[in-house]
Amino acid sequence: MKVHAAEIVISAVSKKQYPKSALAEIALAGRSNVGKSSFINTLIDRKKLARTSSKPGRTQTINFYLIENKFHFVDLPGYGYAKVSKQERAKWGEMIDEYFANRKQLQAVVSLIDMRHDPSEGDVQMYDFLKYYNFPVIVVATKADKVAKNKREQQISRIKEILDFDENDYFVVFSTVSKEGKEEAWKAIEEFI
Ligand SMILES: Nc1nc2c(ncn2[C@@H]2O[C@H](COP(=O)(O)OP(=O)(O)O)[C@@H](O)[C@H]2O)c(=O)[nH]1
Ligand SMILES: [Mg+2]
Repeated sequence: MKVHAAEIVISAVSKKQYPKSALAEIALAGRSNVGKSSFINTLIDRKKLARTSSKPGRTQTINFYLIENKFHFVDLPGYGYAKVSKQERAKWGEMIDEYFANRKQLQAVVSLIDMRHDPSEGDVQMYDFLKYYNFPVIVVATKADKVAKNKREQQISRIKEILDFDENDYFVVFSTVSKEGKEEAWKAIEEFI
């Protein structure tokens, strides 16, 4: 998809702030710093509509981006940031539950996993959660440009094995640097919007 119009609608902290719109939503889940915001920016050809950060972010908001007046990307707060308090972690859980439990507009979840490493416990829990509730999942392995070519296949296998990946789900190898996987990611997303 070639995107001409993209805007942030709201950074929500509770469901009353979610957009009152019936448009389809594609949510992005992943640990903090995995590349969720960069993924959105790459797909819509904008350098910084979604704010990116080299430091793991602590802002816990659900950011809704309206794309082509057609659907919303929903950038969920990241998990797995070590330096958060118990209270912040609990808040994260409440926000995520509130979104997944209430959003009929949700059509698919892009689950981003850093391709350089084995999936974290949080990654596995997120994938299990999505499978358990039957949300369609698109797994996106990010930062592919940082994985040596001769390690790729091995790393893809490890990620799939650790996740207990369902081969019926999409699996896209992606990089915001090389733009590898951009078309494939769009193709997968377009199935759901
Ligand atoms: N080399 C490389 N760096 C990336 C890629 N995607 C994201 N990053 C970097 O990883 C950091 C975190 O990205 P960001 O999109 O803010 O992650 P978020 O916290 O999941 O939204 C930033 O410094 C990005 O520039 C990628 O595909 N390749
Ligand atoms: Mg982000």
